[in-house]
Amino acid sequence: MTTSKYQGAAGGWGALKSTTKHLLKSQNVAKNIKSLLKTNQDHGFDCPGCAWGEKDEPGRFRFCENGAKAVNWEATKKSIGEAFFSEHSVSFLSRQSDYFLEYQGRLSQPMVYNPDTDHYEPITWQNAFDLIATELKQLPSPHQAEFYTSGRASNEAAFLYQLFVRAYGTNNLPDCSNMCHEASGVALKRSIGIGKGTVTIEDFEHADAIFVFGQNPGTNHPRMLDALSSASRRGANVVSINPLKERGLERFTNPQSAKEMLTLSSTEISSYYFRPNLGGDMAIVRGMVKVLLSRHQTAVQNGQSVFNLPFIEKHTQGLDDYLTTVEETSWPLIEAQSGINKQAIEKLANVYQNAERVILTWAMGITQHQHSVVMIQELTNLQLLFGQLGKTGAGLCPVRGHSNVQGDRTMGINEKPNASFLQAIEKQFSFSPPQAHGHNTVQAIDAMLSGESKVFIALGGNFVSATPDTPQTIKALSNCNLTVSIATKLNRTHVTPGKKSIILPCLGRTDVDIQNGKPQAITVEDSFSMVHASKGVIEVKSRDLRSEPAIIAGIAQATLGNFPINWLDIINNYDDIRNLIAATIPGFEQFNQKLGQPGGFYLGNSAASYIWKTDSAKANFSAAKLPPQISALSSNKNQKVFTMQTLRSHDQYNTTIYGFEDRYRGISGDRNVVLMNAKDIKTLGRKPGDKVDIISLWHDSNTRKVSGFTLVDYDIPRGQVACYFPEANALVPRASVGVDSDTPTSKSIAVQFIDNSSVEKII
Ligand SMILES: Nc1nc2c(c(=O)[nH]1)N[C@H]1C(S)=C(S)[C@@H](COP(=O)(O)OP(=O)(O)OC[C@H]3O[C@@H](n4cnc5c(=O)[nH]c(N)nc54)[C@H](O)[C@@H]3O)O[C@H]1N2
Ligand SMILES: Nc1nc2c(c(=O)[nH]1)N[C@H]1C(S)=C(S)[C@@H](COP(=O)(O)OP(=O)(O)OC[C@H]3O[C@@H](n4cnc5c(=O)[nH]c(N)nc54)[C@H](O)[C@@H]3O)O[C@H]1N2
Ligand SMILES: [Mo]
Repeated sequence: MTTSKYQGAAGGWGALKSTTKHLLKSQNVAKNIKSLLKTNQDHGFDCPGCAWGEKDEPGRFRFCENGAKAVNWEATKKSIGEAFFSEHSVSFLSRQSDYFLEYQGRLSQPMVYNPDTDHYEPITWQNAFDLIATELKQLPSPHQAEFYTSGRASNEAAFLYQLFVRAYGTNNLPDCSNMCHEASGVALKRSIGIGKGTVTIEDFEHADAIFVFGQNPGTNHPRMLDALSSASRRGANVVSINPLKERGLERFTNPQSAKEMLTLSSTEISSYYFRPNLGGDMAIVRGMVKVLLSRHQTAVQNGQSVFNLPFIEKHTQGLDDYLTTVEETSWPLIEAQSGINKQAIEKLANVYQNAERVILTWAMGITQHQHSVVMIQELTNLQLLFGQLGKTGAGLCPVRGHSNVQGDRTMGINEKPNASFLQAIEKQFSFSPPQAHGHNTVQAIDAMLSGESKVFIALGGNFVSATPDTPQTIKALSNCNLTVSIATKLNRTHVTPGKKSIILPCLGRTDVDIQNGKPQAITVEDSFSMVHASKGVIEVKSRDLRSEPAIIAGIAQATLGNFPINWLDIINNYDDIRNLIAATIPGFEQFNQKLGQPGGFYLGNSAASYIWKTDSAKANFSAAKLPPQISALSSNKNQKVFTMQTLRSHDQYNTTIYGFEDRYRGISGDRNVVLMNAKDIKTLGRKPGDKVDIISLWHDSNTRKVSGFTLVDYDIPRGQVACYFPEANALVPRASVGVDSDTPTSKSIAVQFIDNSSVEKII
């Protein structure tokens, strides 16, 4: 492993060089360049990378370095089938790294696990569907099956999947969102009546201040840097709140700007950068409001106001309780919890107050904490005080992860469907869908571990590596009678079979999808509630792949026959699936016709139109107190307990590891690392490069431990450490979840370091 400080801006020639390297690595250069040019273009495919949206500007290429990696990774020429699986046993494969497993190439034929030989063997599509149907039909209760979804599934696939699962009889639809932006959905629904962001991409062109909380867009949403750098060039303030100095939030060279590339120039992104405690953001915002409240009180005495009183009066309720809570929150608590002093918070309040139009964005640094729901409600409180909602250039922007994770929820991938959704299903399909809430991701693991759930089916994703408590999750899946994965590439979940196991290889976003002789388009929804079509461009003839809708239809037909629809008919033309969506889901009326609009169509956002779909029919202030404790801080005095966050390197897509270069952080060659402050390393009596074992602390008797991690001297606040996801997931206790979101607290785990040579000796 090597470390060195990365001097460049984010993007620039470094990104271009890396893009080229990955193009070459995929062994499919010419085709992939052709595909890249089709990314996020009309008549092309939606980037399988992140859920950032695009303005409709014809003729512009819209891809970024990491989008290019995602496309290349999927569009590789390499593939694995019968020969590969007969050569390698599942035990052998399960000992290989995540990188090794996916690097083998695209899955190319349906396979079934043979426990006698410990190998996957070929199976026909129909036999696979029949086997799944047999297992599902013999369960005493439909609630004993779990149907996971990852956020790449198209709207069409997701709609058919949830329809099948509900017609089969359960709401057990855990999904990646449970580990991702669940808290954003819950909080926004409570506060403003809709669980989605209120801004559009155009709003970024009008904002005077953009606050970026807990997000690393240089790596995870590189196209967002475009919006941030333009904002910064026109004089808007970009304020970053992140314990790590992420390069993409500091400066950016746009690889698609000839001027910046040729003059080796870059744009400074953040005008202000604040580095809080992990989980300290709620206290920061509370502090900002406290400052602004006292200014407001002074202003009122002079007949003026700081807050937007007409907005508050007309659109909100709960102000008094909230302001009482703000007054009761003490400065010492705010400073201790946020990790930022009062002067800095006053500076933040100034930037906020002086901006006519403000956008707040956030991602996993905010959503993966115990108090994430109230934290996001606090962000909303601030915007409500100033009426920063529903007007141009202002609003709330949870930046989603997977490219269609928002659309999947809209289509009904939700273990807690609301009553009106279920009524619409009942009306359209003439059956009574199950009403009881199903399992979310953590509950699904519990149910499989206890033996209550016996069948696990995954529409994409990598359940074993993405979820917490890895060894327990492995046990949970192994317990099942049947595990089924609909997937593009081999991953750890596939090599963690239940008693029976099936891999069903599917087409990806970049592939041409032909049904009944005609190429089909699918649709997706981005973070800005824009729905648009996506059509693959790469023809795959040599592999025995099916589309996700076709696979779901095959399983459904084998399990339910023609109930409640003729599954095999519906996939002949995806327009027919869209007609069903149009008839069931509000906002999708005339779905097929609206897709003809360039750039797709906007679903709208009730809160942005001042329609508050809350119980009070107003936007609600939340009067939550700061949590009594965030992360491991209270036991941190002797520096022996650290708070760990798990994050993404620049060279991965969730559990898909493209390589070992975390370029902007200057870490190369190893992923089993711990980023730690030099002073903390010294206090532990260690030096950079030392190997350590890590254990996490939780209120149960399980030992959670990872071994042989290398200490890296890193510019990170004292008391905090950072490790990569998914390598550190074994340390995340699955019972450590957010209140009301049940999202694992992957950004706030109490850990201790133990000597590599002995488990007993705590450093
Ligand atoms: N290339 C690439 N793109 C991706 C992904 C990928 O893996 N690779 N994943 C996709 C998915 S599913 C998602 S959800 C998104 C994830 O996008 P991000 O949320 O950007 O992903 P993380 O790496 O988890 O980064 C979390 C950031 O929050 C900071 N942070 C951690 N804890 C705190 C905190 O308590 N407070 C504050 N203020 N900051 C904190 C970390 O230092 C880090 O910069 O990206 C999507 N896009
Ligand atoms: N500790 C820790 N844990 C985390 C996080 C964290 O920050 N820290 N982040 C969480 C977050 S935000 C998320 S979203 C989850 C991600 O959880 P998942 O969505 O379950 O995981 P991915 O790694 O995105 O899934 C990758 C697999 O998806 C399959 N795949 C790729 N493309 C397609 C496709 O088009 N169709 C189908 N059917 N399959 C496809 C491939 O086989 C690939 O191996 O992880 C969560 N886990
Ligand atoms: Mo995510």
